[in-house]
Amino acid sequence: MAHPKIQAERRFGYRLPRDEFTQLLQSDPGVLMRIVLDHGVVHVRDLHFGDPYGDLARVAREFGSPILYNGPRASACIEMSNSEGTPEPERNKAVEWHQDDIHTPTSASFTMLYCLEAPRHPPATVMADLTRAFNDLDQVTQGGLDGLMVRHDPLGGIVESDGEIRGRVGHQPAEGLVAHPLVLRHPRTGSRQLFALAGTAAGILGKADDEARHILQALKEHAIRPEYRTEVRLAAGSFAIWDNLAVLHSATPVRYSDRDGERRRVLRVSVR
Ligand SMILES: O=C(O)CCC(=O)C(=O)O
Ligand SMILES: [Fe+2]
Repeated sequence: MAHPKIQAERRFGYRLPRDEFTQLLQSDPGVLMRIVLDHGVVHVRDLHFGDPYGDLARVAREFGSPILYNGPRASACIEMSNSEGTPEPERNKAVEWHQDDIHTPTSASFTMLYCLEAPRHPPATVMADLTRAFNDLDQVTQGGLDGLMVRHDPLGGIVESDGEIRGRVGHQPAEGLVAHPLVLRHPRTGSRQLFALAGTAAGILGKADDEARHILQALKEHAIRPEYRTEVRLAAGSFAIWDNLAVLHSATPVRYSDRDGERRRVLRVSVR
């Protein structure tokens, strides 16, 4: 019998009780992955890891191979903070709709956050459901998108929406420019969905720039409509994980401060 948390009907976003998370992680991590795939986003409150870096890395390994970044600890865990000393170009970097590592050939399959410290009013991480957004398009529109490949430029995308903080210079491409299908068949769930239409999306192969921009902008505005969204507000000791292939996400602006009740420190791991 299917686990009760695995549902036939997708409900976007799910708060999984801590004890169930811990138990499934030990006894049946495959079911845990199914729950994440089923709901797109899973939020677990009050985990309070004893060894945050080690414990988060252990969780991550149940979901795939952690992507290594060249942070100060040369670890798969990136520590993000709102410290006052953060230089301007590094601030609010994730305040734009994106999918993690989408400028690389493989993209991240899951991303997870663990909150070490949170402001009194934690900022939201906002998620949008690319599967439902695709299903709600009419068949003619869906058919017209089939086979289109979106070009990604790590130096920056072309599709800007309200409230985003963009315009920073990104990283030089390490692995060459990549293109991803605009309509993806999810490798694990088999569902068709929108994909790779925001963040570093910089054009569509075979389309003039104006037409590509128009298509990407319209689809992105569609995908981030309120009815496709959920949000997670991470408190200290809490954890969130999302299906990065099927979910578009954005951080929201945070005050840069070292004062008590305003600090935010979050660990992030993405896996392939
Ligand atoms: O800080 C957050 O809430 C999200 C961060 C994020 O999306 C990222 O670092 O890629
Ligand atoms: Fe992200």
